Amino acid sequence: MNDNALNFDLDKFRVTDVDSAYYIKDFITKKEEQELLNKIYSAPKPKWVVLKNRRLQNWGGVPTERGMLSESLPSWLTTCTFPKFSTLGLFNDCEKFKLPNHCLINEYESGQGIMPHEDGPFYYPTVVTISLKSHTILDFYKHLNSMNCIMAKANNGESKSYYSAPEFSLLLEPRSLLVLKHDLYKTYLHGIQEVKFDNLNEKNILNYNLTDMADDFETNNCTILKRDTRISLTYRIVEKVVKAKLFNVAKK
Ligand SMILES: O=C(O)CCC(=O)C(=O)O
Repeated sequence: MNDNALNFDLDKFRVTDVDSAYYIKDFITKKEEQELLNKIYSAPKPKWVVLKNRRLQNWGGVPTERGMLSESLPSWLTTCTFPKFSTLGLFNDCEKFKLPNHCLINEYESGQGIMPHEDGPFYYPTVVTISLKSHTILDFYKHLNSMNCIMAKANNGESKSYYSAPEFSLLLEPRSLLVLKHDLYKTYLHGIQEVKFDNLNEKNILNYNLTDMADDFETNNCTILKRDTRISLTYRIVEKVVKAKLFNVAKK
């Protein structure tokens, strides 16, 4: 998508029925997607943090309560994305920074996901995510309460609460951009189920009309999508930053 197509008009990408969610399919081209993948997969091995159900790369610094020791984002993460973020004015309402200073890259193999969670207090509440390689379904849950949780006994006999079903979901296609702002960011938890296939009929997906599947879905009674390995790039603003102290090393 070129910048003219974006036309400064974020509103035409708004997901109906939810406040503050926007979805732009084909936000980047296939060539840009491939260039990003090449860079991500040529990062040195220690750059990957391996977790139980995904692995990730952290760019821009590590946010902590005391602030983030900020490092510039590498140009390959910004060249094809920042001009478009600016055209859309995605971060214009943040007083301190007009563009993200942090990017988290997650890699999920088919069958991997992320538990429902909030993004936490370190980030400005406008978060944008670009998906590469595969689709996924992002599920949104209200905070646990008696209506949306089921209790189960864990192996050790303790009672644990689990979410029953998401309130709604969004289909994220490869090369798309998702923008989440304010209320949505705070009122809901978001997560990705650990499945290899998504049965779209089982979900309350609110952004069909904005996706490539808009026409197909009307004609198919049961649409099942197979997940492949997916990479997500989540760009955020960390407002509290600390500058690295530079020490002059005297020459002998
Ligand atoms: O991969 C995604 O789209 C979601 C990532 C996410 O929720 C996070 O990094 O907090």
